[in-house]
Amino acid sequence: MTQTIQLRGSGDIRVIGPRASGKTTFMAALVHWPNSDPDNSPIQSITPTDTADTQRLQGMATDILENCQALPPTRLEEIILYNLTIDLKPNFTLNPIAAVTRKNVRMSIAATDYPGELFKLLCENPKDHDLQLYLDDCQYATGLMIIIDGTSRNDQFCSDALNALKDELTLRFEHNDIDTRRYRIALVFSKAEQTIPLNYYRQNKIQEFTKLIYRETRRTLDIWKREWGCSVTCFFLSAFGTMGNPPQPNCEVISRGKDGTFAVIKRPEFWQPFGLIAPIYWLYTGQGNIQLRNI
Ligand SMILES: Nc1nc2c(ncn2[C@@H]2O[C@H](COP(=O)(O)OP(=O)(O)OP(=O)(O)O)[C@@H](O)[C@H]2O)c(=O)[nH]1
Ligand SMILES: [Mg+2]
Repeated sequence: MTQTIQLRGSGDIRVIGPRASGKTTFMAALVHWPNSDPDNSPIQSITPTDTADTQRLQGMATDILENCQALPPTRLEEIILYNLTIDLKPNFTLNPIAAVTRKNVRMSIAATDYPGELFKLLCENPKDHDLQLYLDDCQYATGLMIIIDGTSRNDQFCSDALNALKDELTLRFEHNDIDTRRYRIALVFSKAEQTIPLNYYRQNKIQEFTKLIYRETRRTLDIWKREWGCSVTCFFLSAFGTMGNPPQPNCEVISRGKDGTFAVIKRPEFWQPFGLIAPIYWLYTGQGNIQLRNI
């Protein structure tokens, strides 16, 4: 049996973003990962830890990804903390030592899924009690995974929310004397199987995409990066993925508008998400990996 070594880094992540941006679906897709170990995948397995929260998430994953059901919004009372381990196969670009010694490398992930409602409160009522607790919690994470619907057009709203988030976290980091340079922020555009983000994803042009669609948000994060000396990177993600050739979105759109796209999976048997692992690997290690962007 192949032995496993722990990858250096930390996987304590907070998943945040506007309402219905796909945060819970992303987490559900991760725990639903098929452990089929295809030869061409750098992933050996994803194993959810056996906790009540993770089991609940697995139930949701079955509803969304096998039974084509729509997911209800996350409520403040049901914030999910979930734990899982991701084992990567011996691979030179991911970990040269593991590749030479033929060992899998393991990432242990703890992620918290917050309701999008909190993102709105950042703009409207930053002193809200629930929001303050959430901000306290964010300061102790390795970093943030900010998920924005790649088909939505809410640049100013997201920029304002992130600006408020930066100011609130700055107060906490200064007060508790935490080093801001170690913090990592992944800006992730979800639902990237939809036409416009898919085009940019396929041409590997995420900078151009953010400049075109989320210019102010990008600028706010650039300022954040400069002020804190922290790292910021952008990613595309699709929890439903595409099917066929040329690739078609594997989902049935229920509604579409400025706030984004509501959809359910169309053909569960062809489920092939993309971009799930790359942001996690980057948040964990601080290193990008082109191979992981496509799985
Ligand atoms: N097209 C498409 N739709 C998606 C994808 N992921 C999620 N959705 C849809 O987006 C909507 C919202 O998904 P959720 O995962 O509940 O979003 P959320 O960010 O957790 O929302 P809140 O809990 O309200 O903050 C649902 O209709 C999902 O089916 C995706 O990869 N592609
Ligand atoms: Mg949710």
